[in-house]
Amino acid sequence: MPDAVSAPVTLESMRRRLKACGQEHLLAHWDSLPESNRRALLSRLADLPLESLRAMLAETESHAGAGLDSVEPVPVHRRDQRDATRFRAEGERLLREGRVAAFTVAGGQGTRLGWRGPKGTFPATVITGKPLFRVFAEQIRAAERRYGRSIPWYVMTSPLNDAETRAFFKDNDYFGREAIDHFFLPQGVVPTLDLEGRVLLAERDEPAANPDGHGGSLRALRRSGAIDDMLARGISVMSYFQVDNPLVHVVDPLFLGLHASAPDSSAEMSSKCVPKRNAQEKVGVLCRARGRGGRTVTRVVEYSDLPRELAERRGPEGRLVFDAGSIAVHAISVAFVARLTEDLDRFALPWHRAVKKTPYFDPATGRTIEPDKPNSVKFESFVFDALELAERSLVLETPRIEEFAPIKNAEGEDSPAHSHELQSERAASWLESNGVKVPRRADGTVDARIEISPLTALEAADLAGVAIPQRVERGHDLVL
Ligand code: UD2
Repeated sequence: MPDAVSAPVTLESMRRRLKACGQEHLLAHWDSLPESNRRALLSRLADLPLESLRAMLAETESHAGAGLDSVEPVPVHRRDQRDATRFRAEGERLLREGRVAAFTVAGGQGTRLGWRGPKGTFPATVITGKPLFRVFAEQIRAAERRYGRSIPWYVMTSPLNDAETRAFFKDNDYFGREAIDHFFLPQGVVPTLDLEGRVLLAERDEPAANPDGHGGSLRALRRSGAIDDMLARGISVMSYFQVDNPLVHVVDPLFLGLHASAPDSSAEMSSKCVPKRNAQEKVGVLCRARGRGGRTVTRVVEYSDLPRELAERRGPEGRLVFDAGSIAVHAISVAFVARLTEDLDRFALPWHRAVKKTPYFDPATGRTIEPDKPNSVKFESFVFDALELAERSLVLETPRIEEFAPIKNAEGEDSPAHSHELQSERAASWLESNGVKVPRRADGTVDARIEISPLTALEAADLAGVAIPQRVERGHDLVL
């Protein structure tokens, strides 16, 4: 969020500032406010980037869908490509040398899921109901054991869930990992507007604000000192992933090795994709297109910005032309983020906007109103917009069932129930590749619930060294 103008704040100076920006309504209830609320309101208003709001709104209109006249499919690497073994060995070397950090963005509000706490505390696994944070922590522990080095974990929170997130880790003894290998960094917030561009009030003395999107992570990494911490620890690459995907491979040697030794030289920011399930699936699409500077770059076009004609276009064999669905997993070089954020005043990712329902304080009635239809504009920046700023970038296509079962909605697609099915499917495929007989229904789906702890296996091949049954009973639960 742009820095606010700093001048001595008096009621009169604030009134003038608000008037100049068309935000006078924020003081309309001043006379009815008790003294302590008055002081709080004035100081909070002073922190708002009031002068920038109009330009931010205009920016969201100008760039949605820009450059799409030049869009092309992105070339992808595959896990079974000829030199995959070499890349994997390179990634393993990075892990053995302690040059890899995990980075989770967990600052979102999780409104669609309807979970009250931080999303990482949501019980995600099929049978034991492990919270998402534990799933990731156990993967990191298993990888630390395997490679003999610590993998520091950076977790981006937001001011709305930071304290609760830290407490959750502490209460769980950091899931058996060293406390010192955790770094929590709250992201920034931006004012939430009504549909006319006026800042909403959350309370009588508090303007409404929302987290500034996962694009805020780059700024937060710098501001919090996380980048310096990484540099001091000798970390060269972060493995970036979202908090909502229990099947994510938290550190993937092949992906990290490919990123670090891309054909010409190491990439600055790389991405993973899966073939889209269908044209309508709500994932961004990785593609090549003209970027903001006019250069052809790798980009993610968010699903809501992809015109239907492009989303549905098919090639001669019937496959979607733009089917590189982003699973929001990136390898990001520390040097890249250090370079981008060296001067924070000059670094900005573009603003996007989402129209959402936001409860607000109504000064006229003195009550909080729960709107029944979308009433607000939320600004967000997206980390994948940094792809355009990378000198080199590559994309690895990966099998969907191996790595993608996000939990986003309370019901239907991307719900906990849907994710559970996919988690059992992956576990079944790992067992089957090790010769275990798994019961399947007529439609091919697994007729059992199966959960494999990351501490037991990080990938199918690890099951070779584990005592596993020869068969799974129909309708039964199996935890390994
Ligand atoms: C995201 C991608 C989409 C696709 C999909 C894959 C965006 C805009 N879209 O869709 O293209 O790749 O994921 O699953 O990212 N977050 C923060 N701070 C914020 C906002 C979000 O940390 O201010 C985190 C949030 O906790 C979550 C992730 O970012 O881990 C995704 O956020 P989302 O739910 O807004 O994105 P979604 O699922 O629509």
